[in-house]
This record gives sequence, structure tokens and C-alpha cells, in this order.
Amino acid sequence: MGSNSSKVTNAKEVTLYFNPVSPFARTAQMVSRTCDVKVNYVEINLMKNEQHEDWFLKLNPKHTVPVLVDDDTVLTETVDICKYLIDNYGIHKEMNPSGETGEKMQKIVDYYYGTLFPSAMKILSPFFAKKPVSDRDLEAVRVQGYEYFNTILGNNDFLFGTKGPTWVDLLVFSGLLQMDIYPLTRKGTHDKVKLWSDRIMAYPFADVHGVFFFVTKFMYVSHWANRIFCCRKALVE
Ligand SMILES: N[C@@H](CCC(=O)N[C@@H](CS)C(=O)NCC(=O)O)C(=O)O
Repeated sequence: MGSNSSKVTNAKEVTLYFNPVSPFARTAQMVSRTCDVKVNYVEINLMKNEQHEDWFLKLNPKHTVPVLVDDDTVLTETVDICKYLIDNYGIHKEMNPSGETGEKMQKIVDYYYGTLFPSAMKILSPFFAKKPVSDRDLEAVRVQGYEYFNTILGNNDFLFGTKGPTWVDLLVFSGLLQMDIYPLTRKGTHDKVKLWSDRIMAYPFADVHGVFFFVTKFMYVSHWANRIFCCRKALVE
């Protein structure tokens, strides 16, 4: 499987509203890159609250990215967007399997939205607000994120034993990557997750994370600079 960027044969064009720092939007972007459809990518500046502008609220009253517009169809949930893109334009329909594998995927989606992401927000929100993160929250994220998926992967290349990544692999991948914003997540020796991440990163569509990596590095540096500055201030005062 590879990126379709230079091989689109379909004259159809859809629009995907995204932001490069959103793990949900990056998931939709990766999936869109595996499809035979032209995609008009429109960046929504979340820092400038563009998602609260009237024109965007008309598209998505929940003011979140990603949003996919395909003629009269407007989808505002990553899960729906991924499935829709693969089912309607996917070159690799196997990225959205049905049956038993589909059911397993749904369980992971529920876990991701119900458990992992709320935990990740506990360590990411204080980070943006430059507040300390508790060891307990950090440990929860390590166990619920890296450790949990390390166990699920076992000896498989991808989460559900498929030959290539499903869209849920990509969703979880973007979510785990988001946790890296916090420099102390102590990923430890989660070897299976590491190898799985490398496999996903080897696909051309993974370049959608480029801007995010840049932002992460910047935040990492500013995090430590801020800590050093605070320590120096405490010593001097
Ligand atoms: N349930 C949505 C969540 C999307 C979401 O939370 N997006 C965030 C960025 S990561 C957003 O757009 N936040 C802007 C806001 O809430 O105003 C999905 O999975 O698509």
C-alpha cells in the first residue's frame, strides 16, 4: 500500500478541513491519501479560533476539525470520515474491514475515545497551560497507551492482524503521537509499539505529521526552557 498523491484518476474533488496539530485531522488526512479522489485540503487556524467563525459553524456546529465535504454530504466525525473515504474512494478497501475484525476495531475505537484520549488530555491540557502534570496521570497514559497497545500488537504487524494498517491503526497512531508532546511520557521499552510506529511512518502518507513534529520539537524546547527559567528564578529569589 502506498500514498496515492500522484495517482488520482477520479475527477471527483472533496474538501477536507483540517489542522496539522489535530490527531483526528491527521488521521483523516492519512486515510484520504490512500484514496482515489482529489482532496482540497483547507487549514483551519484553531489558534485564531477560525473554527468559531459563522461559515465554519454552519458546516460543523461542534466547531471541530476534521470536516469532510463531498457535495451535499458533510461529515464531522473522524470515524465517519475515515469509513466514508475508504468505502467510497478507497483503493485499499481492506483498510475498513467488516465482520469480526470490524467488531474488534469498534471496541478499540470505543476505548480510544472513552479511555485513552480523556487520559491523554489530562497530561496535554496542563502542558499547554504550563502547569505541572501529576505522576499518576503520566503513569495512566503510559499504561493505557503504550502498554495497552504493546500487548494488543503481540507478534502482529498491525493491531488487528491485517497485512497493512487499518484506519483504526492510523487513529491510534496519531493519538499516541500526540502524547509525545509531553516530554516525560516514559515510553520505556514498548518494543512492539515502536516497530508498529516505524511501519506506519514508512508509508508516504505519514508525511502529514511533518508540521506536527516541528511543533512538538518547538514545544519540547520551550517546555524545558521554561523549566530552567523557573528553576533559576527560584534559586535567585
Ligand atoms: N469527535 C471528534 C473530535 C475532533 C476534535 O476534538 N478536534 C479538535 C482538535 S484535536 C478541535 O477541532 N478542537 C477545536 C474546538 O473544539 O474548538 C472527531 O473525532 O472527529
